[in-house]
Amino acid sequence: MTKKTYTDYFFDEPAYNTHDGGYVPLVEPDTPENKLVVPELLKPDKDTATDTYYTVEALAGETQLLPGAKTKTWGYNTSLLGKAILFEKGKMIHIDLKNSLPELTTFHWHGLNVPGPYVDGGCHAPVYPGETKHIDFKVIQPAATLWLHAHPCPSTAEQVWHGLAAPVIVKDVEEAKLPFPRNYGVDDIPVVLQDRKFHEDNQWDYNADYDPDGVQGPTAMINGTVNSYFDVTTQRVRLRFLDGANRREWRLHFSDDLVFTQIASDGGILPEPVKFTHLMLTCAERAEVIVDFKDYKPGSEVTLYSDDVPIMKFKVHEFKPDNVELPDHLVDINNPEATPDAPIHHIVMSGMDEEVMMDDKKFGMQRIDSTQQLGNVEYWDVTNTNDMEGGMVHPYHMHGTQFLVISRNGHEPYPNEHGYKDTVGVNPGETVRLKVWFDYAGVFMYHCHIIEHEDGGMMAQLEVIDPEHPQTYKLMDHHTLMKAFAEERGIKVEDLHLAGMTSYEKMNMDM
Ligand SMILES: [Cu+2]
Repeated sequence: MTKKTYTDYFFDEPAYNTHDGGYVPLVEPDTPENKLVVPELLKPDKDTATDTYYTVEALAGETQLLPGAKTKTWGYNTSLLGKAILFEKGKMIHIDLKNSLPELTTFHWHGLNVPGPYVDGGCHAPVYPGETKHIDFKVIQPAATLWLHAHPCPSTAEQVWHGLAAPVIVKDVEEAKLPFPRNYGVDDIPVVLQDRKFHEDNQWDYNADYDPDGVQGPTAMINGTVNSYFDVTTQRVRLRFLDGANRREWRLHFSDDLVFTQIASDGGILPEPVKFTHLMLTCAERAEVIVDFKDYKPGSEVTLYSDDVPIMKFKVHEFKPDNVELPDHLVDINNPEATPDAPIHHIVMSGMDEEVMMDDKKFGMQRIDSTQQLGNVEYWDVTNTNDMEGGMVHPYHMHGTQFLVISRNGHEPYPNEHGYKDTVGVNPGETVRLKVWFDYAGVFMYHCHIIEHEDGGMMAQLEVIDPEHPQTYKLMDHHTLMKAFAEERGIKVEDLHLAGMTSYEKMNMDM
């Protein structure tokens, strides 16, 4: 294992969200502590050696988050967030996508290499209320922590805020050989990091909290648990962190500056484990870490902080010694040569608030902004033109691929960016070079993952073209989706207000 222990967050401090005018600091709750909810594993409808069948149902419910009234929430197969969905590499997956919500939604598989735009579940794949759609795909990528979330532009942010986000875990034989904790719920847990503001009667109010730079709340919510603690019953615990917040960056560290080891990034296991005391995640990023509690006695507590606010406690109980050393090398990463003479893509993320754009345009659902040939390996240079003074980190995400981060302004990427990623935080004034290839043809979106920025138009799409099998796609448009939203809400389309719309209106741009 790398001997060095890193003690900084790497990102540019002047660009941290804490410097935003609209920053909402986290506040330690004064409500009683709650045992961390570990999402149940979704039970397959049927499972064979080669095929797994699931029903994923988006539904509205109520969740006891604070003492007193329950909070109205949305979730997948449960009232908030979702049951965790397990895929095994090599298997065919068959999923019924059932929408029991009062309005249309889509089911986006964030980080999954599947054909676009319908299986991928972006804005072109709406499932209307009461409908069930069916998708099939083969899992062809390595073990990783991915996630499922809603993506119906321009209402992605509000639906995710309502709770539509579920962990997805891919398993494979390579991962199974490594000495990692993997007893789900005991020493291997998803940790979905979110924040909310509770209004009257413990309810959320998206419109009241709206901020075009991303909605925030003062209360940390981990796996849908406020003021949470986890019972540590093994020496080593594997945490699958997911920044599932609309806007918040998490700067994580433990009490006593306890060292933890990152073993996986967004798209799978890192080539080498990396030791840290501090870790920053931007929206939609994942990091799997192993925390070793060997120096703690039963009865002691370790606290996880974001900046200087405690967000989760680990209560240490008796455990058996488990002094397993991780190997220096974990997995081989496929790093294909870039296709000679292939074009270099130049992508510019600009603006803040309502002014956000991608390549000087706001998202057009029927416009193809870029193309890449299936089988090609191409460089994508992604630039954030914000100023360091007052600018922000924009987390850049691409659908349908796991890419490699090649450089940041010509320098080495961060030490935990040597594995597969689908989301990368780009600092103001920085150009991040990515090496990108696709396993399937289709139309795929790429965007900032501050969710209000994508709804506000900081988004574009590419077509991955297979010259041997040219295809045409039926692409959605904003008007059709907004007409449907208005009908579902029983109002005229002129009276419909969805968060992202204001960003187009203020810039006098058509959706
Ligand atoms: Cu952004």
